Amino acid sequence: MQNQTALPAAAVLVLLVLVPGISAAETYTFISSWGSAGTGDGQFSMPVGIATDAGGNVYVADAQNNRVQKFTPDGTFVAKWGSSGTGNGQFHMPFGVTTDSTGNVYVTDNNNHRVQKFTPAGTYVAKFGSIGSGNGSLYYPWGVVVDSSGNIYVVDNSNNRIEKFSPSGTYLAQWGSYGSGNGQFNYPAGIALDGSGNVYVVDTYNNRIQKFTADGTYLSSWGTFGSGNGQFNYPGGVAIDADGNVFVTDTFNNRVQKFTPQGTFITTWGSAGLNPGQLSSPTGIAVDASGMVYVGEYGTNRVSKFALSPEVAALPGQATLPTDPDHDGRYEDLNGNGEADFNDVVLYFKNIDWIADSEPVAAFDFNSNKEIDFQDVVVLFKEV
Ligand SMILES: [Ca+2]
Ligand SMILES: [Ca+2]
Ligand SMILES: [Ca+2]
Repeated sequence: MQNQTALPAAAVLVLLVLVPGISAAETYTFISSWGSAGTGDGQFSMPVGIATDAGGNVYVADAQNNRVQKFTPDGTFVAKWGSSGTGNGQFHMPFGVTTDSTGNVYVTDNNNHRVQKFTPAGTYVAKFGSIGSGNGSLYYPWGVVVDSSGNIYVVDNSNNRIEKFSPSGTYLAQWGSYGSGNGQFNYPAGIALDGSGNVYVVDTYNNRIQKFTADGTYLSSWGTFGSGNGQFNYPGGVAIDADGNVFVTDTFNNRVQKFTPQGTFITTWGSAGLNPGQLSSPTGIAVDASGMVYVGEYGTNRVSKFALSPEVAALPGQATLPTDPDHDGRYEDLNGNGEADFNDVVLYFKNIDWIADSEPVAAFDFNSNKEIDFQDVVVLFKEV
């Protein structure tokens, strides 16, 4: 305490600005995961695409099971539709899935070379596309996304191009060809739009992200092969949050990378493995309106959910940061010894005013009334 008060405020400010590592980097916390290999409800066989709707529901293109599954935000199974075949509502390897502003669901039916549209409940509505390379044809389509006017962008993977369709599925435009130059592609996979309608495409074998205007004019790209920050090892999916930040599944590096809209690296998380918070060949990725990140892992047939970690500070007299042992976003372990224990309750009781002034409320609001109060201490006491 004496050391802190001895430093003039201006000096503290200079330290905060100049000393690397003092300002906390963004980190992401593992929240939950669901799924295992199989054909039952909530099981997967090669989940590839993933999407959310305005209500936070999660849709998964369950490719080898030839179906789409719908879940609540916490992973509770809601519905499924599809079977193997070429009829309306049937699939042959559905890869990409997205929703429009009214909740309709669009699915790229990869080996049937078409896109199908469904209601939010999974009732078949329409389809477009057939195998070929002409305008409006498709050849192993992968990613799909819908803009605010209902226009549909499809990653036409094996034609190495993007095609744009009207809301009714009429061909409008295309761009791209095979290669590694600006605006060319080598095995494009995921696609996403930002709030201004700019188009981001994962150019998988070129290990880069390319950014275009809504009409396909090349704007910029970033990424090279490797495992450093901003490098990729066969990236698969891309998603954009409400602030325009760009999330990429770096599939064979078994991680997610987050970038600014301009492609500047912000943070990364994940490593190869099957434990909570690890990733196994992540491909599909979606970010909902509240910033929750959902990652589909085809290497282990599950979906993992992550959230931006609150910037908690060490409590007075404590050397280590509080932790969230059960990954629910609340930091029961106030003294940072890795577990919720009675000492954490005592620490909360003694520092309740300091916590109210200094910590992110959501991280310590155990009774969910949006404020730090004595009831939070009581709830924590009952938990330990
Ligand atoms: Ca917790
Ligand atoms: Ca503790
Ligand atoms: Ca409270």
